[in-house]
Amino acid sequence: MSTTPIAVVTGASSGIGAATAKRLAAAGYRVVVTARREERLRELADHLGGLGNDAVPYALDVSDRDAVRRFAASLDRCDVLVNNAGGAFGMDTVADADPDDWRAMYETNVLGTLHMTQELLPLLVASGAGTVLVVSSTAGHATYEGGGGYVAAKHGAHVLAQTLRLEIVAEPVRVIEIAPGMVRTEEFSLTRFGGDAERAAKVYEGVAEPLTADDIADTITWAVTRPPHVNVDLLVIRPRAQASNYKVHRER
Ligand code: 8X3
Repeated sequence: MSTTPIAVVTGASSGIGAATAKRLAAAGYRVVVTARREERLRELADHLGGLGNDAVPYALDVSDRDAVRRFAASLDRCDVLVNNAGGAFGMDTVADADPDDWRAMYETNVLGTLHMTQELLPLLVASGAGTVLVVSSTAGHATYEGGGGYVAAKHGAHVLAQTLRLEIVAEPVRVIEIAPGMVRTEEFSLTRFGGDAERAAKVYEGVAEPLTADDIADTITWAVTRPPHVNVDLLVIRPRAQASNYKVHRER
């Protein structure tokens, strides 16, 4: 068995996942980076390798249970699982939303997290000091118009984390939830609006300093590197200009 602690990061091909992989690698973890886009993972692993860090790419769709099972069987150790894969599709009202968007959001944000957590839990327990981290969202804690499907899915991820923490309290595994608010990444809003760059840019218009992927990665790494008995149950993180999901200060 490897003596270096292993951190698995899902959705690591870009944004918060990629930034988290970089930070955890710098903190001394052997990072297993997973996402569907293999080429991007390879680039990230090469980049980290070039910096003298240890990173392993593994192409994986977290919503595919059999693939997740095979992935878990390929590991002989896991100390940290960062469930970051997910995202938003559409911003339609409940009356008008496409059920396929809702289904896709539930599949990745909730069932993907469930699959990974279930399959890696035995290794996390065996590590003697494991961490399951769920990257939820402020959308997991309050709703807003047009948020319906994403908000429902992120509430699901929040409930998964809360319930798991209760259920495994006797195990040497802590459960951390990080709930980011407005984070400007290259893909989140672009994906949400089906590639409409103008609409995506409007989300951040006039906001002095939306959070960056690295701000969240920094917070994740801080939480993960606390001593094992310290459990940051839930941490909500927003830019200073955002006081609630839709109370945002915009400079004109
Ligand atoms: C992203 C935050 O406000 O788009 O998770 O729901 S929001």
